[in-house]
Amino acid sequence: MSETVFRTCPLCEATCGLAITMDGDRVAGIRGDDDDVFSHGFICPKGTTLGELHHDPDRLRRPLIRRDGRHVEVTFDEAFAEIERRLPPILAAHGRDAVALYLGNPTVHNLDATLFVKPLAKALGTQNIYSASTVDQRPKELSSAWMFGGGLTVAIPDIDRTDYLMILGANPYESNGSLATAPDWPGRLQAIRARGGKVVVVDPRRTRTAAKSDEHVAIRPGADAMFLAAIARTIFDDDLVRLDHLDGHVNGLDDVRRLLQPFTPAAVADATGVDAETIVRLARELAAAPSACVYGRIGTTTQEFGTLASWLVDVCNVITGNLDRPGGAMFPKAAAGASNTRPGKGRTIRIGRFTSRVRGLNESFGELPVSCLAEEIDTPGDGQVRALITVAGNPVLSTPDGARLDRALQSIDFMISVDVYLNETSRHADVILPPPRPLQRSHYDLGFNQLSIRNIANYSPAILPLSDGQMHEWEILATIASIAQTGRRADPAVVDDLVAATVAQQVADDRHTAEDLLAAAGSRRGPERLLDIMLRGGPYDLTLDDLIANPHGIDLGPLQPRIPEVLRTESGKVELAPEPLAGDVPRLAAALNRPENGLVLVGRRHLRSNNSWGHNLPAMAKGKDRCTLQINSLDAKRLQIDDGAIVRIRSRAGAVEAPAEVTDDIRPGVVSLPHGFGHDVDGTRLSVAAEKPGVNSNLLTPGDVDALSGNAILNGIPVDVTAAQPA
Ligand SMILES: Nc1nc2c(c(=O)[nH]1)N[C@H]1C(S)=C(S)[C@@H](COP(=O)(O)OP(=O)(O)OC[C@H]3O[C@@H](n4cnc5c(=O)[nH]c(N)nc54)[C@H](O)[C@@H]3O)O[C@H]1N2
Ligand SMILES: Nc1nc2c(c(=O)[nH]1)N[C@H]1C(S)=C(S)[C@@H](COP(=O)(O)OP(=O)(O)OC[C@H]3O[C@@H](n4cnc5c(=O)[nH]c(N)nc54)[C@H](O)[C@@H]3O)O[C@H]1N2
Ligand code: SF4
Ligand SMILES: [Mo]
Repeated sequence: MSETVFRTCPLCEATCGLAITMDGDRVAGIRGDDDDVFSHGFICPKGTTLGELHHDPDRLRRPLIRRDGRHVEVTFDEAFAEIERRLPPILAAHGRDAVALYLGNPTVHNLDATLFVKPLAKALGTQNIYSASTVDQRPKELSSAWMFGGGLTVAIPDIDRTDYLMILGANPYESNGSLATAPDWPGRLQAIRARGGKVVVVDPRRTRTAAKSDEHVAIRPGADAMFLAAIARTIFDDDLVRLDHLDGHVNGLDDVRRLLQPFTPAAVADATGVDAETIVRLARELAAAPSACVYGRIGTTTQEFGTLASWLVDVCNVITGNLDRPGGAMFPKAAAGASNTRPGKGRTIRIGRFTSRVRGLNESFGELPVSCLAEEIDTPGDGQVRALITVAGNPVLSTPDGARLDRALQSIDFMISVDVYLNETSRHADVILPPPRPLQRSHYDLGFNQLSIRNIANYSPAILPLSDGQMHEWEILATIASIAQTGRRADPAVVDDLVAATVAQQVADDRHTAEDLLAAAGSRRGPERLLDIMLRGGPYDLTLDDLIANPHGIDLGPLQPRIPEVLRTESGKVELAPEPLAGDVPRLAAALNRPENGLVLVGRRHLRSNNSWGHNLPAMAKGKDRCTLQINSLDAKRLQIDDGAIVRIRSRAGAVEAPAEVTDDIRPGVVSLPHGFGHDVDGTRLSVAAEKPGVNSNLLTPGDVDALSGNAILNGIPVDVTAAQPA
């Protein structure tokens, strides 16, 4: 008997609706859900692989414990007994900070993990909390927090209504978009052009997105902040600033004008590789468009001036009157879990309330930069990290100086991984706890609904039940939390009750008391109870039953203007020149006259990839080798490198070898290697990925950070490239 069920794809930020045909407990087929209120049937090749992922024979079904250097299958009971035996003594002997926690990207695509990593972090009581955010969007969270008052109060490009979109450092044709949740980015970009609008792509590579746009600007890596500063300065100089509806809601306009003084189009031309005329023309186009939006993503955040670039994106949006209006950059109003939809007092967000032990880098939002993780483990002394818990993360491949982290994990006293694969990171774990398979859990995008180009609420129940001996991911996390807190495992239901009480307190307002909310959630437990409480306390008065009754989602409409109600700055205004950002501008000015010397490395993504963990699915891995070094033909000629030849790429951190892909779709002076490869190490269980292992590009990233945010610099890495052997 086959049956079609509907659920949201958990694999990327686009949140497409899937129609999954089940044949008993087998996935027989997956297509786009035509009735999904957001994706209307769109699906990408990755979405169709959810069945392969579900059935992947390499996926861990049972917990593993390392005994005599080998991983052996055990029950959850045995696995937790091992944690009880080994974790509490480390905490007792060395203190709470001796245990580090790393949270990987899939935690935010997973309701269980989203809701239960916080209690785990709290139970651990450690300052050593790390996440993929500091190899990703931390600069945008910080610039948004300082400008608007919340790390998730991010201004999202209103791509469905804009007349002019400038994209920097993003390639949504491959990535399907990020910090701008929208199914079918390609279709929506084409729609801008079809209605007479313009799309400009600023990227050192001529990406698929660039090729399909109206104009491609091949900027030098790391120069986006200077480029945007010159755009903004031109808008000031030409008297094109207009605040319109923002008048009276913006502080610091004159400060910004002053801060931008050094960045004339002529002054930034060399450093950005973009001539002054182009900058002036783009600035005027931006200011003249009926509506316009600047949008920056991973290429602008994972670089030396990531926070300044993120700030200047929004400065351009504000001074052209495009913040918070249709067709500009707008603020979503999520149905559940958003802090900017609850009444709250504005406050100035502080960083550096504590600092990392070895390098002294600032904490932000309670986390330390993940670039510090390896040194915190391998540097002896008081406060050294002696145990690590990873949840849905593969930092050996995903974070800087992977070789050092890999070595550090070999010597760590104790390690737990909550993960679905035995991979490059979890192979070091003493205990690996596998959560259920994707179709065995429910789904709701608590995070991405806060970053979406439309207001949507969509819940998918679990399609398949747990089998004997399996645990929900939230139960796994709650159990580790109880061991960390008390030394002994408690029933996850006990932790769940505590979490529910806390969430109900947080959500309670003049409409509902915490007691009402808990009572209304009835017999629901775990993530479902928490979600129901959050929905009831949310701005649309929804309940989980409402969502269950609407399996294709509820469309809550296009984004609406929200200033000033959305702002949580101390002043209640948009802060255009907050002190931490203003204080970082001299660092940018000092880089204006730095000579260009040698090649620099940037990353890239391919449609059939998913950071480090898509490569074990045959449908994702098929096709030609994608872990190649893209190099411009001029550089290749100069270095006598033929297409297909194996080249050696060396940076301050290390060296790798990969085949050269000679192309003119990359700016001269820039080379590109994708991340997430390097599946050629021992002790993993990734049979498909191992056939095309590629190399780990993070063996080349030294772990330097954007000084303001602590975010890793992953783009613009100085490298030299030599022919390793003839083609
Ligand atoms: N298929 C697929 N989709 C994914 C992922 C995946 O691994 N595979 N990962 C997901 C995740 S976690 C994220 S965060 C998003 C990221 O989504 P995107 O931000 O769209 O990421 P990329 O596709 O890597 O595009 C980044 C672009 O920045 C360019 N770039 C590099 N350095 C610079 C620079 O200094 N300045 C400028 N202007 N450009 C630069 C690169 O050439 C590249 O084209 O994608 C998500 N979606
Ligand atoms: N050089 C370079 N490095 C980069 C980037 C880059 O552009 N260039 N991009 C960075 C970005 S944007 C990101 S987000 C990070 C990602 O970095 P990470 O989050 O550390 O790494 P992922 O590759 O996403 O690994 C995810 C892990 O989660 C596991 N997993 C999958 N689903 C589940 C689940 O439901 N539950 C649990 N418990 N585990 C699960 C997978 O098996 C895998 O081990 O990489 C960063 N690293
Ligand atoms: S675009 Fe993203 S959410 Fe949509 S089907 Fe593809 S992987 Fe899934
Ligand atoms: Mo990411």
